[in-house]
Amino acid sequence: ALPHDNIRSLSVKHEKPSKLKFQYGTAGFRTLGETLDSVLFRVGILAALRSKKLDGKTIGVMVTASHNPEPDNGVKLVDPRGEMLESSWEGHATLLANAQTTDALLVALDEFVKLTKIDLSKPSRVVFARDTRPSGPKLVESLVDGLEALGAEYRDAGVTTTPVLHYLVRAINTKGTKEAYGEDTEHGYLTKLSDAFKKLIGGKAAPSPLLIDCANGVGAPIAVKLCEYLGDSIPIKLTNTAIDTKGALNNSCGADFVKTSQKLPPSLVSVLQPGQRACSLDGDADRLIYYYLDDRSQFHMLDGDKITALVASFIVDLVKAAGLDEQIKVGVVQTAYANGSSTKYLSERLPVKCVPTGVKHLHHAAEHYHVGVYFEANGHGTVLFSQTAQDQITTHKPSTPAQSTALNHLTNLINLINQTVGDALSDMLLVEVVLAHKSYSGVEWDSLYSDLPNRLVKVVVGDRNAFTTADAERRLVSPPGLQGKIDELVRRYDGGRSFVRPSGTEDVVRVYAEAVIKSQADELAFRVAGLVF
Ligand code: 16G
Ligand code: ZN
Repeated sequence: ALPHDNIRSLSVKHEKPSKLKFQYGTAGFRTLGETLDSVLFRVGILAALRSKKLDGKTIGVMVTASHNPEPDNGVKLVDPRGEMLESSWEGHATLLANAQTTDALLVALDEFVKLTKIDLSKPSRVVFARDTRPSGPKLVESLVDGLEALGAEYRDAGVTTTPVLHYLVRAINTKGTKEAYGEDTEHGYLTKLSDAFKKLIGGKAAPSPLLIDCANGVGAPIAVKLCEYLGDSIPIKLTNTAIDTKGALNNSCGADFVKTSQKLPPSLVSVLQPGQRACSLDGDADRLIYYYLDDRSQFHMLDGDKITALVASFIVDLVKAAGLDEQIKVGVVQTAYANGSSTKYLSERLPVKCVPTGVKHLHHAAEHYHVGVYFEANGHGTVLFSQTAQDQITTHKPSTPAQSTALNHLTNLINLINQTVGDALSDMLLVEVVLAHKSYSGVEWDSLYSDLPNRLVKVVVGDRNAFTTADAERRLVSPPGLQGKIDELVRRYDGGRSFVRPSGTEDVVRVYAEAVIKSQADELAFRVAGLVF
């Protein structure tokens, strides 16, 4: 049975605030950091139980609120292969977090253990990390109390990025197997990425300096270390690295700021030179947005869709050059937010699938291809190489030197890319590799296709649950009749497209619109928002 006395004596130190309701959403639990104490304690218990359920495999816990404002915080669980928590457990997490008292929690835990048939005699192992938020240290203490309540073995990976934590989980669980992912330390991660990068870039001219906006978050210290490992293989300049300045995190900087406002962070205005490439990470370094200024100092954004276009064509070309185009099919996964021009460009070249928002949907769909490339427009994404593809790449006997080179590049790409989850630093190195191989500057990359002007607005409604969608969120099912009205409006705009979906992370409904002319995209978005309101 569960150690009730132990759980009780620790749980009373982490009482649930009476009025709050918590929900394990697309990004785990996420809300104001100072309200999360009881949630972290219970997540500690849940992580320990998840590990027991999976026969003592190591589970990850990441404490972060990503691109959200500094006072927010959050927590999410990572499954043994470095992937998001299996969705059937999200409901369990929500239930446990909302048990009002310690007694109610114990009852809920007993029921849960019975229902999910957890063998409590199994060991439990957990590795956790946090980002740089000021509320982090206390929340980690609450988490540790939860782990100790169940007697779990745990490892504190300290202050690091979300992708590093995902990497560690996968590395720990595959140690000593034929699927070994790398040494299970930050050093192992940095070595794996930088070694692969150097091999891929070898012989190519050193690219011009890249400016990285670290969002004043945890990406900064990891990027500093990565630069040491990269040595002079690529000139990098870091900015927005002020992790100790109160209020600086994600404030007018970072990937979400750039993508949403479609402009340069003010702090870069006097720093970025026309023609120079730059990119922004988000607060936990799992999203990446590139941009540059043209010679008229006009801002151009290269978002997740542009990264897909760049990377997918590069991989398709390599697979072909390796003589594996019959055996390895490359495909792309997008969401409804993908710019219409990107979907058109990609669909003319390879299979493209559209899925609902949220990494778990994209990741899952990408697993159906031999090589699956997925990026959300917001810059979160990666490339998945299936076991079939990896086996083909390692066993294929090249018949020409060109095939042999292409196979080497593919092998190194597999090591360069963090396949557990989107990873801004790994993705950044990937982009730099492709740009170097193609001798592209931002201008040539940008000209693969031209983005349709677009506009995203949020609408506060009485009940966002009244909005349900179908067709990968591209059409509304309810409220009844609304989709018909949207269709009617969209028809009046040249190149018009618009959709409405409830947010999974905020209590709002989001409206997206695009059209051939910017003012029309704006107008369409606001008129659709008017229908929703
Ligand atoms: C979360 C998702 C992200 C998605 C965003 C949409 C993960 C790890 N993160 O941040 O992929 O783009 O939610 O937010 O799945 P929304 O539902 O509020 O529009
Ligand atoms: Zn993030």
